Amino acid sequence: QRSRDPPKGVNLNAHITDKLEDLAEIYDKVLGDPYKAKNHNLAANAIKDLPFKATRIEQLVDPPVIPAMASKRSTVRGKINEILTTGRLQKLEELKRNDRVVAVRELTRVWGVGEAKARHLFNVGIKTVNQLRARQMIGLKYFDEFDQRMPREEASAIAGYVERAARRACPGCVAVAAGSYRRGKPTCGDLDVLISPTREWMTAESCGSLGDGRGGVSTFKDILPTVLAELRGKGVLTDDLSVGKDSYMGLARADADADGGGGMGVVPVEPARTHRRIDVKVYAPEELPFALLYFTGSGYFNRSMRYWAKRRFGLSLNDKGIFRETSNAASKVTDAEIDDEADVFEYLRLKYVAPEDRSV
Ligand code: DCP
Ligand code: MG
Ligand code: MN
Repeated sequence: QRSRDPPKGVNLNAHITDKLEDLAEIYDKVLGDPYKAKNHNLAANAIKDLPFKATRIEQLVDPPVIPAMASKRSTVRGKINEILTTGRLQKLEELKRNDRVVAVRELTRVWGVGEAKARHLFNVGIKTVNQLRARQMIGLKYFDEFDQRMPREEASAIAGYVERAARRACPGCVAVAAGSYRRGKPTCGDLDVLISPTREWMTAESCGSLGDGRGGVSTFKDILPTVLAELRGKGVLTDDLSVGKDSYMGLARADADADGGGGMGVVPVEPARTHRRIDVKVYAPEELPFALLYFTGSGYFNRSMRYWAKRRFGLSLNDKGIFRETSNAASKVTDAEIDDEADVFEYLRLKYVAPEDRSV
């Protein structure tokens, strides 16, 4: 060892490695993509051990500090070059401001919430500690009620309220109870309702020919808030768990009309007073067959269907369509004329399975 070498363990290149490590941590922990983080960490570790302070990319690529950096197309090499020439790393700055990153970092500050849990919370619409707190409080408040499944008659009654509210908001729309209810189960863990306007309604909307006093809301994005407002007003919805643009999770009660006016000696029928979990989602007409298929389940049935689509055709199936994955992006399959669930089965060369038979 040469005498002017620094003692081992001293990092002369923190100006590079701090940024690389920050970025790797975001990729791995916050976004859950360890594969993307790998080369950034490998490069950072190699650069930390260098006996000199690097100022030009040439010092790091010939020979390369890690094999991947031998290539001019190496993304890590590009990033290090950016740090060396500009002193900044735009991707890192961008990610630090990213909604998902900000939310996951905030949520993991809560005791008991790790990165995986925080990512899941973000995916279901919980982005702040306050939202998480509200949800936990509700979970505790109704702990005993959430243990019970509701009889399908009760699910049907709640679905009826949602359907009437949806029809008022958006005349002619479809409002359908999916999930275990649609599979014909005698009891349901929650109620999953899908709302979708007709194609005609969408066309009229885009032509700006609605809002002429024949009822309904004027644009697609107004449907969910309008339906929710009416259901809250009626006392059907009692608490929100998460409210998104086109997706709602909350609590509902079937005996809403009877509530409050009971008066002396009137004891409400106990089972109907129970708070039930409800999910409401709004989809565009062309997405409805896929959404219906997805939310009818069962989860196991969905997984086997997705597995088939992937293995047999290389296609991926979700609640919005069928997609063909190319090397960098997924593009929606548009060659199929899909009007209902049966068309999806046919497109995938599968025999149609009725909802009641999808509980396997
Ligand atoms: N689903 C899925 N994958 C998930 C979650 C849900 O494929 N990770 C689909 C399949 C489910 C449907 O959404 O059948 C509805 O989800 P629920 O959790 O409401 O499940 P079910 O309605 O089937 O059963 P439960 O009676 O418990 O509500
Ligand atoms: Mg359900
Ligand atoms: Mn559900």
